Amino acid sequence: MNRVYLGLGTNIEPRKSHLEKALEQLKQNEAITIVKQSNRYETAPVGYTEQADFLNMVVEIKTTLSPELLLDRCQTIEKELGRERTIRFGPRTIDLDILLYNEENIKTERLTVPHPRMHERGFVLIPLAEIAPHIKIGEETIDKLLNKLPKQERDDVKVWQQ
Ligand code: PH2
Ligand code: MG
Ligand code: MG
Repeated sequence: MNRVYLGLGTNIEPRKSHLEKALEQLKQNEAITIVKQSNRYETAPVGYTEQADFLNMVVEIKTTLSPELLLDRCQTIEKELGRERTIRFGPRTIDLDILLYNEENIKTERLTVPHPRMHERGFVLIPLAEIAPHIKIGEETIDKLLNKLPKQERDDVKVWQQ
């Protein structure tokens, strides 16, 4: 059984419903069990900033799927929820990213794990630290990575309760 952390993000309304539908679809797959899920966080957009705020969360799953098959599954869910790929880093109904897959380092044409930008993203590190505070990403503990994050970026990530 493989332990995987997935990052979810959406900034097109209805955001809450997009998260719920994505979780529902993950649960419906018999090869996937959701073990833990973080709070939802409202987060300022990173990268391409001329877009609406996101809801982000992280879930821990157990799965028998290989990384490639899990990626296929995630991309199918993105498609079913109406994701259109236009602007890189731009608005999306749902984004499902494989953050960590066991402790494996994976680099194929389609997939890089650990997710290459997770180390510097408050919208990933903060929800991940909530459900997996003792985890290491490569050599670094998540606490250390969080401490390196500029205060502004930590302040841009707030628990969302609605
Ligand atoms: N995803 C991106 C680019 N920027 N910003 C926030 N706040 N949340 C995201 O999920 C996000 C982003 C590309 O995947
Ligand atoms: Mg992403
Ligand atoms: Mg993605």
